[in-house]
Amino acid sequence: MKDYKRYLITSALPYANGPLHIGHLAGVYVPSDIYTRYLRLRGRDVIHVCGSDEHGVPITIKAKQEGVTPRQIVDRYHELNKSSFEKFGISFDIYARTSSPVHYETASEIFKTLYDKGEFIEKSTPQYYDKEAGQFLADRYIQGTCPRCGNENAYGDQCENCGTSLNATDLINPRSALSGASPVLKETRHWFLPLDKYEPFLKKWILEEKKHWKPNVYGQCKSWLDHGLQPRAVSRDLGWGVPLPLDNTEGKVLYVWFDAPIGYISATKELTPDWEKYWKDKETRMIHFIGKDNIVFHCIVFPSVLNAEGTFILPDNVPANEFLNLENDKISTSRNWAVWLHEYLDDFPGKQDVLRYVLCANAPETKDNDFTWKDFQARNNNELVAIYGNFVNRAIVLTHKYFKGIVPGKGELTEYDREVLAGIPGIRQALENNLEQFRFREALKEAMNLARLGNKYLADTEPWKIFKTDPDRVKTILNISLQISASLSVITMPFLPDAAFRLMEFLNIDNIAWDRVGEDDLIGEGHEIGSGGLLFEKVTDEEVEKQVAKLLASRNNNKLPPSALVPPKENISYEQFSAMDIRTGTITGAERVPKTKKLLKLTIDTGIDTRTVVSGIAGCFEPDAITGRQVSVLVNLEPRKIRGIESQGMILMAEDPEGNLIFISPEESVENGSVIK
Ligand code: B3M
Ligand code: ZN
Repeated sequence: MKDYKRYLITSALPYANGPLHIGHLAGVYVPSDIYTRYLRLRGRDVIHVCGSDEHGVPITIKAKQEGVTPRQIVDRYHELNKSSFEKFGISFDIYARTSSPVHYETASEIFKTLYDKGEFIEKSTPQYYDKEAGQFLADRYIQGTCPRCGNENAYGDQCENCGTSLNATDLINPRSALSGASPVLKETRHWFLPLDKYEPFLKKWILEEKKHWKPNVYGQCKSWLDHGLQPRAVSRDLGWGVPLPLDNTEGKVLYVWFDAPIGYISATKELTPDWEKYWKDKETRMIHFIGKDNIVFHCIVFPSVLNAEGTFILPDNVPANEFLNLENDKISTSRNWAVWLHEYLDDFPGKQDVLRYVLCANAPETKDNDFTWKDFQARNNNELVAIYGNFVNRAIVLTHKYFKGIVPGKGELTEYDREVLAGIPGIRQALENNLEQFRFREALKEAMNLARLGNKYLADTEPWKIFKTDPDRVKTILNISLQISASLSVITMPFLPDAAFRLMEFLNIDNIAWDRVGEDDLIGEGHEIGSGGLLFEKVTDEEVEKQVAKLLASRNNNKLPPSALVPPKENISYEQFSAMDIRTGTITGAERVPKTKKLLKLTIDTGIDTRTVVSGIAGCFEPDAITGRQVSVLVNLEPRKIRGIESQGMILMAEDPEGNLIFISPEESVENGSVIK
């Protein structure tokens, strides 16, 4: 392990505009907590900071929806989220808030320093303005089509589909999220961070020096830098946020993505008067844990601010994760398609480690991954219960049964005993290597390999069969099994802290230093172990069926806020409507259009003829999966060339506010060419 003097671990500050769900845990907080606990166990000087992100349009939108003040929203969700994290054992050293006075001071100071250094470009530019609402439309108040990927529900600051960070004026067909109206442009004065000017610094720092970053992170940064950076406004016309610390700037606040990462600094300040050693000493290693939609802000914008300020260190690594899906569908707050942490804690009391385990075992480290309740049940029952729990339970129960709970001494070791003991340091080493490279799934597998090793050892040696004939041999076997159990309590601590603590209680032992894992005298002969218990319990079919039913019910009840919908169009005449010739047809062939992300070339049997339609649905459907489907086709749309292919019509699709596409198909199969009217 390359050594650093100290570690500063940051976890993305969740917006205090709603409860946390499993996607948050899987993407950011389970990995960051595992990593921090690991460093602590190894005796490193480490702090882990996090807190609520209490500014920005997500908060004001939520407040408006509920008819309460932003302050009421952040107070409510700060407490809820803080307590969910605690109950899941996410061991922050501080969970701060960006509405705290220390944060206001810190963010204002850093802005002022950059301002005094002449870093910002001050200019008046036209910004979108909603005349009905009488308000400028910052960030999420404006929606439109993403110029990069075509997602029609991109926000004014970011497209959540492709991760691109945007300026509101980049959006195609912009609309106000407040009224649905088309906004007008109105001049307003703002302060811009000249990212273009920082390009040479960023190119050297990232492209040359950060080749060890995860490929998804490095790749996204490279693509940004290859496209060329633009100055970005760091102020907003909003009534909620850190007021701009300049004269004559009433009604203007810092852009949330300017102040939020500074929240890491203010959290450290609140944690310790000695905060500067974590932020200003080159021997500190700073690591940002985030989700992939936050990459540009943590790898490009924030480092540019820190570098321009001049006295702070930069992150050494930013191990961003991809997204977690739920039962084959994107997690969505607006559609209530989520497993909420506070609800899980109510439904599965005492089972916080099970969720930590499943989310780590299936973490979206290199690609988006799927959480299913079936997998949750299988991993609990077949891995935690059947391997880890079963092994330690047998070791403890047999020690009570044969030796009244007193650890027996070892006799002569067989070759197999030695082999088993010798396997442990290798497992520990492999686990360390994986953790140090942020490969948490693999690291967890290694921890479970130790439980597997113990389980197999007991199954192979069968002490219950030989106690009558060879009690001395059983002494050795149980001694070794208890040593393995003690090692397990250490090695699983970063991943399953609650279970590991309970195991220590079962064994009646205190903390063992990480480096001692694998030693054969972690528990001495004659030590009295505790009475034991069950480390994990089975999850029943009934329990998971209930969860699935709950999800499906929320899907059915789900009503969208009107602001999420595309505004209605103007009336048309009946003639205009009946001029459209819409028919049922069947997709008989589908292939991707080369060099495009969204386009499929479809062959359609329309009943009238067989024709080609180019359709922008490749983001949602695999070609093979849709061949044979009956669909609705607008057949008299004037043909047009798309990427050199003549498209002869259009498939009708429903698009939900999140950009998911659903076929409009007849409920029962009908003859192709049937008229839809
Ligand atoms: N609140 C975005 C998010 O929750 C934002 C992170 C801030 S980290 C400084 O995804
Ligand atoms: Zn996009």
